[in-house]
Amino acid sequence: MLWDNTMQDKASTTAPTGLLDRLRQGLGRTRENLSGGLGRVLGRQTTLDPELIEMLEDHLLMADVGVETTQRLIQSMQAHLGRGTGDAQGALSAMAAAMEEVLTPCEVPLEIPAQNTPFVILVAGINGSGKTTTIAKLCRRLQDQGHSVMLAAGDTFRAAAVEQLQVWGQRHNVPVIAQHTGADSASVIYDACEAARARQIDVLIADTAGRLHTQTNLMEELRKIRRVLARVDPAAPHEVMLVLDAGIGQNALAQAREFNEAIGVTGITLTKLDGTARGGIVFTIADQLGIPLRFLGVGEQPEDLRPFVAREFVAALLDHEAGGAQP
Ligand SMILES: Nc1nc2c(ncn2[C@@H]2O[C@H](COP(=O)(O)OP(=O)(O)OP(=O)(O)O)[C@@H](O)[C@H]2O)c(=O)[nH]1
Ligand SMILES: [Mg+2]
Repeated sequence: MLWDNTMQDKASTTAPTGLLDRLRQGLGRTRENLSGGLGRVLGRQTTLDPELIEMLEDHLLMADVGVETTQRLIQSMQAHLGRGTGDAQGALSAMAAAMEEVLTPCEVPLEIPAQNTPFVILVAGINGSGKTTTIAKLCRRLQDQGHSVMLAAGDTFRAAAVEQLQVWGQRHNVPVIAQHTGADSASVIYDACEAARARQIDVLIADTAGRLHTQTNLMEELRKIRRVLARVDPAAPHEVMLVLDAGIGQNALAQAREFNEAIGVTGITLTKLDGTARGGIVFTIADQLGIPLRFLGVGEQPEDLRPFVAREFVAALLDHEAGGAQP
């Protein structure tokens, strides 16, 4: 066996085994690729010669870790290895430590302070990235934590978007403030914020239409939403959450930069990690952006929205026990 159980043990202190298993399963193809690939490479050799390093780089790049971040991981791994044993287990542990080092600064959970009425979360991203589904999962999560929630149907652009949010609202028994398709998104969200304040709702989550950063009129709409929210509460929106589809790999980085420049992103949720082998983008985002990574979407069930915990993520990604590499 290449991988000792210390990674798993460390992770079990942060999440119940069932949830960790779910995360492991959810990381699917990225996990097979990285855990399997790195395990096979390191299992065969004991010295980190240039050929081996090249093979490690290939596996990281294949998982869409990105060139710069791959270099950083390898260098950091070598530094850790200098202090540890030279066998396969030592090498994998060194890689795990390097990975945690990159990810930990972005592990900043979304905290809802008690005094905000309401705490406003504005959700943005490109078409189909998973915004509305993430809102539904987040709604459920916040309710489970005892918060009252209201939704604002700010996607007034796409046909049936309002109905989609209303269905989620009914399912979770939360009010949805909506107007007709084609209405002014900022005015819907403004009304919702006033309504949430009047009803003393803890958290208002505002959906928005999918948009590309190149659509200047739609990016301007997001800025307008920010401005009108600030009229109700100068601190609102308290969270500007960018929802990114992990399946687009390195493009997610460019997207995040553009959205951040346009509207100031305070947190990222990375969705659809379950359907991609390109989950290495998590490392690039953490390494290159310095924006808190709030949640990972690893499936379509409500519990598949996982708060981002660096150690847990690395353990789930590299844990050899659950069916990864065979030397
Ligand atoms: N497997 C998987 N599917 C997801 C995840 N998140 C979202 N989806 C799916 O992705 C599709 C698009 O999700 P939506 O939530 O409608 O995306 P959106 O960003 O609101 O889309 P628009 O409103 O059209 O811009 C749906 O089929 C979701 O079920 C995830 O973490 N894993
Ligand atoms: Mg949507």
